[in-house]
Amino acid sequence: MNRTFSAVAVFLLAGTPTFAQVSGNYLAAMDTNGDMSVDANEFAAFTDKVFTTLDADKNGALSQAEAGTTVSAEQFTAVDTNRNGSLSKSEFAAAAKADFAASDLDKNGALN
Ligand SMILES: [Ca+2]
Ligand SMILES: [Ca+2]
Ligand SMILES: [Ca+2]
Repeated sequence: MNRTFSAVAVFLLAGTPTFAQVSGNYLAAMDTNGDMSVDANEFAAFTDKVFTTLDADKNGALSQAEAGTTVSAEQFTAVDTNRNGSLSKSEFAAAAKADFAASDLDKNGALN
């Protein structure tokens, strides 16, 4: 698990009461078809939902405040690849996609 993955994992878990309920079991929350594995499409759909949920002012970008107090400045900076102080949906999605690839240790295209 690299640093970026832990940043996004915090995003996934910190966002809403719904996500808090699944604490520690976010793979199950992402597994929408219930086959006990999370493919790239399920992962992308979930991260998209998380982004939309966290974007409180609906301006299409996450400020550090919106990202949550549990995300460190270092983690935020790691995802903010253009260093403009906010996370665009594409930055968020790119980080999530990289995390998916990094976490898919057996390279079978699914997390389980
Ligand atoms: Ca699945
Ligand atoms: Ca925003
Ligand atoms: Ca940015």
